[in-house]
Amino acid sequence: MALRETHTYEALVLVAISLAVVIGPVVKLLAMRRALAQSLLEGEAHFRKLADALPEMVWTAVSGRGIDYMNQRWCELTGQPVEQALGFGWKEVIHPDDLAVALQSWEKSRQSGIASEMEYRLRSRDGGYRWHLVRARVMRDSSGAMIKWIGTNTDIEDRRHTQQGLEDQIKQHTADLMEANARLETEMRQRALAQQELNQQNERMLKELTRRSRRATLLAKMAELLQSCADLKDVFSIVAGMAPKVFPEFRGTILLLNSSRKMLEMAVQWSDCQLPAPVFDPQDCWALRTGHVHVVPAGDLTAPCAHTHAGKYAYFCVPLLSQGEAVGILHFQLSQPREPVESELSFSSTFAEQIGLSIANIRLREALRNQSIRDPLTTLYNRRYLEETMERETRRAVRAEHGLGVLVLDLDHFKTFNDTYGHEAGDAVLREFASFLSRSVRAEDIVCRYGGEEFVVVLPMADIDASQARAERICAKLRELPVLHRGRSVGKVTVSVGVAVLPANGTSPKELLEAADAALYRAKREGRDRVMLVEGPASVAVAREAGAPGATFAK
Ligand code: GH3
Ligand code: MG
Ligand code: MG
Repeated sequence: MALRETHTYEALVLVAISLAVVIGPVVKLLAMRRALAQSLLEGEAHFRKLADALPEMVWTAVSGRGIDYMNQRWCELTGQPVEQALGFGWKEVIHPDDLAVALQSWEKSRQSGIASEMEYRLRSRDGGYRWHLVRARVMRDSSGAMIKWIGTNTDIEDRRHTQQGLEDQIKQHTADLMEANARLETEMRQRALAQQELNQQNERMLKELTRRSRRATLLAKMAELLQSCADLKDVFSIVAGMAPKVFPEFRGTILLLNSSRKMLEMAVQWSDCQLPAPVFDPQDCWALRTGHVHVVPAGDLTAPCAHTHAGKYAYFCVPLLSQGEAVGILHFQLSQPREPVESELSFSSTFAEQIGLSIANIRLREALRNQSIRDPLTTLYNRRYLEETMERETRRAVRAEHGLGVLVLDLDHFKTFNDTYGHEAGDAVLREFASFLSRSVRAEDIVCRYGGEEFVVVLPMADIDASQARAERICAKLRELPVLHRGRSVGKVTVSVGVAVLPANGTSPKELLEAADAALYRAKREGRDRVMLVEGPASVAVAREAGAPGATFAK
């Protein structure tokens, strides 16, 4: 029994020992766990205490479950109770426009485990929205495994306002600067354009001035040349030469009124100026009708000039004035599809003035010369001209060994005629006889009024027979000529003629005129109305012989 008791005791001790061995650590473990849980709870409480003391919103989130903690600041600022914000309840207070971006960012951070930072708007207690900067970081345990996320929301509304204000200011300044820049650029562009335009204008002006100066020089040169022209032929030759240089883009021509002023005739043309005909009616030209420059633009049918083709380009006419009277026109045709410009029109008027002046000059000189060499009553050459011409003609005849006849004619009993019918009728007879005499000789013969009722005809190349025949014909024809004064017949007029020839009766004007005069004297003496050669049949024979081919001339 005792043994049995001993065994039982031992067994109990063994059990007690075994229990002590097994239960001891378990109890210890349980105590440790309790202590750990206690410390965790204390840590959590400490964390929350800390978090609630912070001015920012603080939260923690667990992947997949959303927010599991939020400090009181959340409710204070958003008005949403924290319990409602947990999980994904916070989505209600985020601005609808920012929600998608916020969720996207959260999802990205959750997957990558990388800290995130973003800005979005949260509704405030007053219902408005304020911007927040949201920062989230991942929390890991000692093995590096992700435990949860911890984040803060910081109100940045005021900062953003300031920043926005600054940004707006910067934007405004930038916009102002850009505008100012654009304005400057526009101004500079405009200035550059204006400068370019100015340069082009200067260039054009310079060209125009050079052209004008060249024209003026040419015109001065032309004026100088025109001053030295002896006749209209010279004038036209100079104009035809200068016009293409002065007006290189114009074809041209000069049309002159004839002496009766009933016809307009082409006097000269240059640069192949084509007209439908060489002669026109003065009424065909509007410049002549109006007395002003007349411009006809290409294709204009308002007042075209009939003296020109209606060409495809413009043309214009400038009246040519000589001593204030229109003497013709200067006609220009453009050779390019454009209208004549003002400066060209005014220059062409100056050009026409020069020509008009020159024509006036030539005509005045011709008139002056005519006055000095022509007899005003009969318009025949006068004695002075005869003396000049006879000098030349006798020398030429001697040199060429040609004959030359001289007729001296004197009207018979002219004093009686004057006395009977009056001086005026006498003048009319003198004019009529002068005209008759001119018609009775060749163009190359020279007819002069020697003085009073005495006339001289020089017959170049004529021998004694030709001279005598010419004188006889004059006498005979005059006898048949009815002489009228104021429509009334004033009887007959006869003439006596003395004939002398070169070289038989002399080789100088003086000798010839004296010989012919002596013959005339004899004709008068023998009864008038007749022709007398130089005295004596022998003399006639000598003259005939001397005038024959191969005769010797007295030099
Ligand atoms: P003869 O046959 O001898 O020549 O006689 P004549 O009468 O013609 O000659 P005389 O020399 O005696 O007279 C010339 C006259 O001519 C005198 C003058 O009145 C006239 N006479 C001269 N010049 C002019 C003139 O310009 N006009 C007019 N009407 N008569 C003139
Ligand atoms: Mg007489
Ligand atoms: Mg006489």
